[in-house]
Amino acid sequence: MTPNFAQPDTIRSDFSAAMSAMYRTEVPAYGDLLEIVQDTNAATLNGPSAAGLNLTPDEDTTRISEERHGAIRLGTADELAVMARVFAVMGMFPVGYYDLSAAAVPVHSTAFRPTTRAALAANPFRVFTSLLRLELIADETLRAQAAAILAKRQIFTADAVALTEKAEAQGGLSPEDATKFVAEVLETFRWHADACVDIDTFNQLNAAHRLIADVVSFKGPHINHLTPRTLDIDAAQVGMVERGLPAKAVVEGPPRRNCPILLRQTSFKALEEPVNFPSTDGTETVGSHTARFGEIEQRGVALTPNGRDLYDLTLAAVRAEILPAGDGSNADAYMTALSDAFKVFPDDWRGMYDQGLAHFKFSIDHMPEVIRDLETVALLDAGVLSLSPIIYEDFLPVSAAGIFQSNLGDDAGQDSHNASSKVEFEKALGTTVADEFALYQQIEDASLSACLDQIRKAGQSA
Ligand code: OOG
Ligand code: NI
Repeated sequence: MTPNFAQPDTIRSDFSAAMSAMYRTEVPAYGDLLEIVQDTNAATLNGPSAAGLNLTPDEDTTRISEERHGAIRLGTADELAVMARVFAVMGMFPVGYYDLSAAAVPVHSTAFRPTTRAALAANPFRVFTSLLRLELIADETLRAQAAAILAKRQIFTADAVALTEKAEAQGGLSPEDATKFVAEVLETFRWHADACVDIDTFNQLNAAHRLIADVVSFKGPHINHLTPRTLDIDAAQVGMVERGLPAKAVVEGPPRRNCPILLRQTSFKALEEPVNFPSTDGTETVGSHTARFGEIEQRGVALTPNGRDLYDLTLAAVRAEILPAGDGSNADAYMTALSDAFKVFPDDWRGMYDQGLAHFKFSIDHMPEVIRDLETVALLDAGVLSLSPIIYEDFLPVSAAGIFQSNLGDDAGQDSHNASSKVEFEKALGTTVADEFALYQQIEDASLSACLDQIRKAGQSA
């Protein structure tokens, strides 16, 4: 008899919802973001541009209102390895490797997310997960001190670990255990206003890098943002400003297009939060830390490796000419330059497919009366097949900074450094990271062959 286990998709959905409820109480502006995103999504789905998005009904639309990504920063290899096992219980697996040292941030990262088409449709919850690279702290004494502090902390509750082991041993969790698991794992992501270092150590860590202080000074890897997905980020940006949320001057990533590509994001700084720092004499010092921020994103089609190269080159060329100023003074000029440069990408789905720039799901629009040809292009031309964009499920955290930097030279050095740190990262993780391009290709290939099979079968029975 197969035991009655909770589906990983269900555990992940429950966890994402629990995280959202917790973050709403921790960061009130997050609730405002959710309302803005809900309104713009409803307006887009009921508006004139909806048809042009070619979203697959239900599969691509039902998930949007629940769709979130979060980010955490871990301190040690052990923490990362256990985190990977915890996420696996929820059907989330490491995809992609991001070296943020290219952007002068001392971490490297992966994204834990579902990987199959069905699981993504059920709930695409993702967590961008970074591992601190202590070896990038130059000061030896400080590095040793940070390592000693991290070695002492336990970021998971005993029950979270026990339930993860139970899930691994049994091959799943009962619904009761799954409910407990969600509550226990949530504790790891909670904000703690009590630091675990004194204020002098915090200041020293901060001076080495703000991010090092953020990881080392606290009991656990508080979730630092939780991002809802909007179908119209420009409208949502206007909504943010109207509500007094200090949105960044420009939306990051590609420009606005009829056929959105990759990922566009905008964010605002969270407020300074009070932190209690313990002292050796038993008293406390109150200080502050800016740990959390708000972010929203719009997701478009996943690009092929060729499409991604074209994206990277195009963005770098624009940024070599003009960089958006923090005060927004040249925001319009930057956006105009970006829109002009991105005309190299056809702004229609078929054009991107024909040039091999983006990934698509196929569906059968109508069965052909006679089957002359099973060539994909001929079937698209005849209106037998139609295209729906495969949504980009990953991240672009260093696309601007990293590419710009690599344009400045020393490509070879950068590459060898990347390769070796990816190996280190996977060693810490205890497994390899999946190649995101291969995952998109698999989804495309499977959808095409399913359509072709159906057409062939119809032809045989006719
Ligand atoms: C990583 C942020 C990466 C995104 O949307 O690109 C990320 C971090 O700040 O910890 O969430
Ligand atoms: Ni983010």
